[in-house]
Order: sequence, then structure tokens, then C-alpha cells
Amino acid sequence: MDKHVIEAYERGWMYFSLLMILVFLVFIGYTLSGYAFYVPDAARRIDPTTVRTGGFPQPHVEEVAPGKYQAYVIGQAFTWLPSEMRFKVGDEVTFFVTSPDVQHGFYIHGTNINVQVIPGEVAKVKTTFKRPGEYLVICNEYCGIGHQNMIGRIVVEE
Ligand SMILES: [Cu+2]
Repeated sequence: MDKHVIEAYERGWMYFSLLMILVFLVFIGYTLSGYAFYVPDAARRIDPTTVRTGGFPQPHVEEVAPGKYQAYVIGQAFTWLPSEMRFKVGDEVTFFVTSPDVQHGFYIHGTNINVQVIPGEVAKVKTTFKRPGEYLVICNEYCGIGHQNMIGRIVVEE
């Protein structure tokens, strides 16, 4: 091969490498910006010792607007409170989930809702239930001897 052809080939790969470095820097910046992952802000910090005594709303579901709900959920060893929640298809639900004891995982089977429930933080996640049925709320962070029984229910009706 001609020497100039080889240089062009090498130069091409050098530009490609520089481009990849720039792409990775953009990814790192995106990650650190907090848009890529859940990062709790000060408003979502909570004293876990007060979760059961008024520092967090009693576990319940409330309708804040027609078809819009807020659900306050406590994950504790080894239950979800409330243990059952009922919605209608198309309802937009914002879950606020916290733990008074150890770390749990709030996973709604059959959806992409899967958040860590960390003592001292209130996890916030919003979803719209599009299909009717019974969804299990499964703890997917090992939390102790009764972990496998930590299952709640969400019933979505037509
Ligand atoms: Cu668990």
C-alpha cells in the first residue's frame, strides 16, 4: 500500500477514537447531571425513625385530580402498606415510597416500576396503568428472614 493511504487510514481511526472519547464524556456528563438516574433532592429526605409516627403520611391512596392519584406507601419488614391498592385503567398514579427499617425494593411485576426503597429517602415514581389485572408488588432487595413473603397487590379494573 502507498504510504499516504496508510496515513489516511490511521488518521481516520485517530479521529474515530477522539470522537468516542467525546461521546463517553457526554455520557458521563449526562449521568452526573442526575437526569439518567434517580437522585433524591433535599425534599425527599426523611428521618426514618419518624416514618411510623407522623414524619410520613399514613399509608393511603388519595385522588388529587380526576384520574390522578398519589399513593403513600411504606415498605417494612415484611409487608407493604397499604397491602392492596385499587385503580382503574388509565389512572395516573404517583407513588411515594419509603422505609422505616431496612432497604427494600419496590417492584411492580409486569411493569417497568422498580425503585430502591432506602431508609431516609422517599422514592417517587409515576406510572399510568394501561392494562387491567392484578399486579404483584414484590420486594426485590433482600431484607431479612421474611423477605420472600413481602408481596403486595395492585388491582387495576376496567
Ligand atoms: Cu425484601
